[in-house]
Amino acid sequence: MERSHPVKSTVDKIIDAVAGDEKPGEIPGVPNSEPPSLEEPTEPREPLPPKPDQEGPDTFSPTGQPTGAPQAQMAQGGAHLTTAQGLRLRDTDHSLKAGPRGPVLLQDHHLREKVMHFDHERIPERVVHARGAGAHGIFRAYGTAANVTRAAFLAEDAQTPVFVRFSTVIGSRGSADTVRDTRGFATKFYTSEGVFDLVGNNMPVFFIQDAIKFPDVIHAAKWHPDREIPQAQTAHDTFWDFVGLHTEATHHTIWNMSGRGIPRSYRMMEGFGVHTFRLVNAQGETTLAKFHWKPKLGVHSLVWEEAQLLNGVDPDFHRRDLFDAIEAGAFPEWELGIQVFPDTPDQMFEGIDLLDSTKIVPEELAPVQAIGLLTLNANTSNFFAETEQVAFHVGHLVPGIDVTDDPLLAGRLFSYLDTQITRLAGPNFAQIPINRTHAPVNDMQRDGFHQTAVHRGVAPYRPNSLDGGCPFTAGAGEGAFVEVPVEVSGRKVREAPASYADHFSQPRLFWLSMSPVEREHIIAAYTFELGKCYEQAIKERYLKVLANIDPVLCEKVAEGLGLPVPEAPEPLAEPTPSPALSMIGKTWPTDGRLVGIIAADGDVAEVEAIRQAVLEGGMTPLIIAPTGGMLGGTLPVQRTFVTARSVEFDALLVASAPPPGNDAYGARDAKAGGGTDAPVDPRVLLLINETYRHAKPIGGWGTAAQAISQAGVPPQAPGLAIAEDGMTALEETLRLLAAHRVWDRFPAAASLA
Ligand code: HDE
Repeated sequence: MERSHPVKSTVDKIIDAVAGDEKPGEIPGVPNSEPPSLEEPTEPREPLPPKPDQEGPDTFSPTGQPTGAPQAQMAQGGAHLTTAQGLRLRDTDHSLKAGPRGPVLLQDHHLREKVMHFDHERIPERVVHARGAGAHGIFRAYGTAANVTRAAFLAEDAQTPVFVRFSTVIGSRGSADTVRDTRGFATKFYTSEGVFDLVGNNMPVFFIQDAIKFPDVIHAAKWHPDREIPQAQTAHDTFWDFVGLHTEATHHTIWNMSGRGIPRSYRMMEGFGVHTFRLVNAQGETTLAKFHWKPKLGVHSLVWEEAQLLNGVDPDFHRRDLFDAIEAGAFPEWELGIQVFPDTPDQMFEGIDLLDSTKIVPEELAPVQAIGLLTLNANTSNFFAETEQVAFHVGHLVPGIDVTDDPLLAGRLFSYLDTQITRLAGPNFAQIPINRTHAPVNDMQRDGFHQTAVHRGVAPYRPNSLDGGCPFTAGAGEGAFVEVPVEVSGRKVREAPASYADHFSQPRLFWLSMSPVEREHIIAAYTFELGKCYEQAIKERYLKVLANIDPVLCEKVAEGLGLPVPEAPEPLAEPTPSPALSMIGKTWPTDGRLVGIIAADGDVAEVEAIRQAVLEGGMTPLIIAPTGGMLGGTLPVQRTFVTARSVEFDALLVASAPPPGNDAYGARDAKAGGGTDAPVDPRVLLLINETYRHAKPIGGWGTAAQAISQAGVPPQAPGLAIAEDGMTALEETLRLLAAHRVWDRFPAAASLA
């Protein structure tokens, strides 16, 4: 697929902005649509509108009919506090008592209602993918899929509202964002033919080939059941115990150990439908297909130390990144693409079993063809109502897209409805506003907990004559979903096909497709994760698995674990590498990136110009100064030496080498250590040093060179943009940022080249 983008390069944007073409945005993150007053407000007024970046679900009835009502009608209304019944209240701070010190009276209906509701505010979190973040958007179809599918939302120029939820898999709802894990990438398309859900991940393969193993892999990956630790990570014995014994997990595991397991941002991940689907066109012809999402911003990862620091410094890093980017107008975009394969009876392509979800089809064998563009352009206005209550289901299909016999998919077709019964308390979850279809519903389902439709008629059954025979079934020509009449036959067995036994050729393909520095990251990840296991047998067993992927990988990890290298297995497969799997080596737009600017009082005029230029380039500049307030009385400070940590920024600009601040001593701020004697504030040196270590660009002018060298950064290190003036340093820094990281700052070992 075309990786280039219509988005202007950052440097071009700055040039345009300087020429007066573009308006700068604001620093995102403001909590509400109006700043608060210092004193508590006392004048009654209607609820504030949402922030301009926020939207709610479109207003459709529980039966899929447009109501035309404004979204505000689903929110709270009126200036006065009421009960759930709309009764106005005079006081909500005191229970009703017999005298100020007296016992509380049972007749306090307001106390009862308030506490009753609070007691039930929580619902069960998702059994997997509990932690997530969502956004609204629009999908525009190119029409290029019309020859293979009759799906209306893929017809040329069709525009479909969407809701996307990104997630981690194994952590609890309150766990940190930047853990090493697979990410969910689930999209709900509100099409004219009903809801279509593409419930995918940021990795194209899965740990298991058959859904019956799903409880096993998840029990192994989640915390140990006796102590419920560790949270949201696979660096523990039960995970490696399972994947060492169950080697069909090897492929997904190596993806997790690569940078794909620690994405820089939800905006910078690919998405994959994983399974093969069956597409049907208007003529009834079928094709097999795999879905891909390709981010316009490229696919980028964090480095492991940075990810670990972030988990403490900003556990909401990925959520914040998504919300702030959308608020700043840097709308993330992905192209939807498909790989298409002939629908042959064996459902194989170039020797690859299309029903085996532990296998990919390299893009070089079957190119990804772009079929539409997704733009996320609005944040949610209520996390619970939208992101928590959204219910995806792989069985939410539309005419033109059907399922295949992938046994992993079959289990999912059962699971996604079933799980909502507990999570959303009953069978009517499709009526929750975020789940409402935009197509009319006449399903003959009635009643159940939380029924919000008010059905009419007396005959919710078929055939009937009392309701005039309604509802009527539709023919294919009237938009009905008709299953593809595929031949099926077979003996009833609990077995897998022979092709499913190949567990190593594709993990090896992945390894061989990586650049040397990506291989370093993979070695480090296996060494870290296995190094955190307690049991030697589990580590030794996994080294044998690694020997099946690659001898160098195995040897380096064994070295790190201090264990003998196991004997090499039979000759290894020699697959052709797939360059499309590597994340590095190109340049991409830098929209929505965070640029930290270290400044002090004397630098204001030049820093203001730089700050404007960064804003105009579609990024967010955050001024880091010794204390809060206004720098030089005019420039707002976003971070202080106390609150700033390098991991928050994609690049650092150093305008100054400020001397130690008044609070730069270890008892007040441990980051300062004992360094009050140094000429530069030690927190600034730490910022620079970490930015350097995490392979991020560093720009500087003025006295910056002094601070950079005191931070231990060699003057000739790659990725430094030291210039005479700020604008030149900025331009060079942004050129470096377009490649995401300065990977050649820390070259890989020669043995990996
Ligand atoms: Fe899921 N998965 N899954 N999964 N999955 C759920 O559904 C399940 C699998 C994926 O943001 C659950 O509503 C089984 C593959 C995403 O709300 C549950 C199997 C892929 C999300 C469930 C799989 C996914 C889920 C938990 C093995 C990538 C989050 C709560 C056959 C293609 C959706 C819920 C969201 C969520 C079951 C494997 C993606 C329990 C049985 C493969 C993105 O139904």
